[in-house]
Amino acid sequence: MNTSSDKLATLDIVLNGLMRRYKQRVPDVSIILDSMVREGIVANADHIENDHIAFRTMGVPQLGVQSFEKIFQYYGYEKRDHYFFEGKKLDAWWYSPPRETDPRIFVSELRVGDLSGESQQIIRSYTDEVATDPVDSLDLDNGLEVDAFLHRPLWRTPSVSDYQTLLKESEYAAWVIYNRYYLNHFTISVHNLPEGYNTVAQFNDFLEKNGIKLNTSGGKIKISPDGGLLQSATVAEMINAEFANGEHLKISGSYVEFAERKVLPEFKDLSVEEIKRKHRRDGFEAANADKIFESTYTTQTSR
Ligand code: OOG
Ligand code: NI
Repeated sequence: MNTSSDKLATLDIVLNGLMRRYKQRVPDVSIILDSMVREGIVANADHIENDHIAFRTMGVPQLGVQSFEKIFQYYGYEKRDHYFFEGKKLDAWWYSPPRETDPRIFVSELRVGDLSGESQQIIRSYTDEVATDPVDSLDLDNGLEVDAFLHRPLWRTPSVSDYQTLLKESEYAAWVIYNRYYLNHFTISVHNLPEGYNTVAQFNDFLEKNGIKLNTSGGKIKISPDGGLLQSATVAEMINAEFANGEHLKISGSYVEFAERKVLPEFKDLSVEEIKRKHRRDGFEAANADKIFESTYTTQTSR
C-alpha cells in the first residue's frame, strides 16, 4: 500500500481522467492531434510530449493553491518557483513531476483579498459553501475518487449576473467561478518533433494552416528574456454554459498551449539522441505567462 509505484499508477489514472474530459470540452485538441497524425508529424497521438498542464484556483483560506497542491505533491510532484502577476492579481507556482514523462504542473491562484468588496462578496458567497479544505477528506490513493473530485462542482452553479459582474473586474475570477478545476490547458512540446515543426514559429504556421486561432497578446510567440523558453497558445474555445435558473451564456472554456525549450548552453555539444528533458530550459517565465493567461480573456476570444 502507498508505495511510490502505487502512487504513480494512481497519478496515471488522475492524469488520464483530466485529459479525457479536456478533449471532450476543447474540440481544438482533436483537430490539432488529428492534423499532426495526418501530416505525419507523429505516428500516433500518444507520442506527443505533454510539457505541462495548468489549473486555476480561488485564493481563499480553505481552497486555493495550498489545498490543490496537496493532491499532486502526494503523487511526488515538487513545488518550485513562485510567480506574481500584479495587474491580474494572481500568484502562481510550478511543480516538477516525479517522472520525466509526466507533465509539469502550473497552478495559479486569484488574490481574492485584492479585489473590490463587491467582487469579494460574490466570490465568498460561493466559496463559503466549502466549509473545510476538501482535499483533506479525499482518499488520494483512490484515483477515481480524485478524478471525480476534480470534475465535481465545489459550489452552486453561478448566476449569469454574478459571472458578468466578476468578468468586469477579473476575467480570471469569472473563469474560475464557472470552470473550477477543469484542466485549463495542456501543452504540446514542439522541440522533439521532426524538423519543420520543431520550433514554435514553424508549429504556429502549421496550426494556422489548419484553421487554429492563436493568442496574439504580446505577439504570437512569447519569448523568455534568456531566449530558452518560447510559447504560444490557442484562443480558448467558447462553451455554451448553463448557469443558474437554466440561463445560458457563451463563455471561455479551455485552450491549448505549445512550448519550445532550448538546450541549455552548457549542453550544446550533446548529440540529438543524448538530449533529455534535464538538458533543456526548465520552469516558466512570468512575462510569457502574463500574456498566456489572456487566452481566455474577452480581448482574445472576441477578436
Ligand atoms: C496559465 C497561464 C500561464 C504558462 O505556461 O506560462 C501558462 C493560465 O492561463 O491559467 O500557462
Ligand atoms: Ni502554460
